[in-house]
Amino acid sequence: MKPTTTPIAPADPADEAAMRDLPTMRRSLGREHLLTTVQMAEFVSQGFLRFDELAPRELCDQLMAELNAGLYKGYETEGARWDEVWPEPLAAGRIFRLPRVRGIIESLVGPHPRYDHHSPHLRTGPDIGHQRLHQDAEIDPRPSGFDIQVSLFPHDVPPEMGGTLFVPGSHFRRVHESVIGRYHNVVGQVQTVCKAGTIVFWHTDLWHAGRANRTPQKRYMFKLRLNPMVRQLRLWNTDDLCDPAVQQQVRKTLNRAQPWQGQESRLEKMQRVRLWREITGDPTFDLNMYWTRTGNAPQAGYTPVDG
Ligand SMILES: O=C(O)CCC(=O)C(=O)O
Ligand SMILES: [Fe+2]
Repeated sequence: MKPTTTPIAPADPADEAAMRDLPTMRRSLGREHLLTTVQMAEFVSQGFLRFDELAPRELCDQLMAELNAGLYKGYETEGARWDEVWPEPLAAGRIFRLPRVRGIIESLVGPHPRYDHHSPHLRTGPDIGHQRLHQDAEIDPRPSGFDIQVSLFPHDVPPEMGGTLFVPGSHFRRVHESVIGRYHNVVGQVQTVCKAGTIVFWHTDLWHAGRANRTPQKRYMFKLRLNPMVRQLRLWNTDDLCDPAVQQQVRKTLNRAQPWQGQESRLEKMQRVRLWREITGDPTFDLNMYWTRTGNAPQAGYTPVDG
C-alpha cells in the first residue's frame, strides 16, 4: 500500500501575519530595557552577563524569608508559561519580572519564554569541599538556539561563602555533564563574590560549580532555567547594530580569547561567529575569514566571469 502523504496547504499571508502576532512574539516592555548590541556580543563571547545589585535589597530580603519558610520547591511547574510562575506577591515573581530583569531575559530568549525548572540551590556550610565542575545541559542535541539560566544571589556572598564559579567562554565545549569534575581550577575562572541582588544570566552550556561555603550560614543561589519559544533572532535592542563604532566593538569582543583557550581560541571564535550569524541573521559576518575560507566550495558551482 502506498503511504499517505499529507498535502501541504499553500501559505496564506493572513495566517503568517497572525503567526507573527502570537502572544509569544509580543513584546512586554519598552526597548530601553533590552540589552545593547555590545552586551549581546559579550554574552556570545563569554557565555554570561553579570549585573551587580540588579534586584532591590527589600525584595531580596522578602525572597530570603520565603526561601527559609520553604515556599519554593524546585521543578514545580515544568513547561508552564514563565509569566505565570510565582504569582505576585511572591518575591521571585516580582524580581524576575522587574522591567530591568525581564528586558534582559527577553533579549536572550524572547518575550514569553517557557519555564523549564528552577532550583533554590542551598549550601548549608561549613563545607569541606567544592562542588565538582559541571555543565547542567549535557543532554542537548539542538544544532542551534540556546536556553538560559538566571542565577540570583539573594544575599551578600563574601569570598568565604564561595559563590558560583563560572569558566568564561566554555559554553561551546559540550561535555558529558560531570566528566570535567576532575578539573579543580581553570585559568580565567571567575567566582561570583557579590552583593545581594546580583544576577548572572548565562548560556546553559557554561561550565560552572558551587564553591565551598566555609561559613556556618546558609548560602543560596536561586537558579531559573528558561526555554525560548521564538526564533532567537534580533531580540535585543538592535537600534545600534549598524553603527560602525558598535560593529568595531562587537568584533573586538568576539575576538577576545580566554586564558584557558590558548591557540585553540580559534575554535571558540568560529563558534561565536556561527552564533552571531544566527542571532543577527547576517550570514556574511566573519572574523579573519574563518567561515568564509572553510565554506569556500568553487567546485560546487563555479561561474566563469564574462570576457
Ligand atoms: O550552588 C551553586 O552555586 C551551584 C549549584 C549548581 O550549579 C548545581 O547544583 O547544578
Ligand atoms: Fe549546575
